[in-house]
Amino acid sequence: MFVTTSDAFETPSFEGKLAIQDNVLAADLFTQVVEEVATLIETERSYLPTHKKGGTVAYSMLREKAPTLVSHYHSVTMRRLVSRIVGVQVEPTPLHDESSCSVLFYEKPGDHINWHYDHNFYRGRHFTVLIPIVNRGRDGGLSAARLLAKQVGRDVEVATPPNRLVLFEGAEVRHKVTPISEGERRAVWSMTYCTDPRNSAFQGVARRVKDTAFFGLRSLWT
Ligand SMILES: O=C(O)CCC(=O)C(=O)O
Ligand SMILES: [Fe+2]
Repeated sequence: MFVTTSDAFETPSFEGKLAIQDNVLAADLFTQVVEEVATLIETERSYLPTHKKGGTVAYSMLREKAPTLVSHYHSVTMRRLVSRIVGVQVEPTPLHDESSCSVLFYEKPGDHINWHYDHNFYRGRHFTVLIPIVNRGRDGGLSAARLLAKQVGRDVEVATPPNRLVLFEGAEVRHKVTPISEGERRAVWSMTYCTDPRNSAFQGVARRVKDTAFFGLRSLWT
């Protein structure tokens, strides 16, 4: 049941380590996802009555409240689609990584994200998949928020209408999201995939150095 329309489109280009594909989820699935995200945001609000600011619904919460999002994140269809676009085999990132599968929401005027890279904690190459779920301006069109990505020194504007897949190598493509305006709303489903989701060699070495130091010191007084 977890289908994308992926068989119906040509593989989009991943030039500049960025790909875009419209209408990525089949209509039925997209409707189901929209409903799940709406419930999720309502639940978040009722947990925190003073909640005013946009934020993130992390993976642990999605695992409790958003079965469609979580199963689709793990689906063979999704893995295969991302692998096909980036040209290397990828898999989902681990459960303990709250960014693996999350929903970002922007609902207060000014909610935005400054220029950044998505940090890669893993040994392999790391890809970010965004699927905007809601993007509503006051006039019924899109919100004022724009995703900008650096491409050979230039800022490229990527519109983020609902159900458009935006896939990029977040550790290499610097990006930002410009602010939404009054009365607007934007919710984005974000997923990460990796060619080798073990810890990076650096983290492994850092951990071993720390352990050696710890046990080394301890050996001085035991
Ligand atoms: O909201 C978006 O379109 C992108 C968000 C983003 O870059 C991030 O959460 O790291
Ligand atoms: Fe990002």
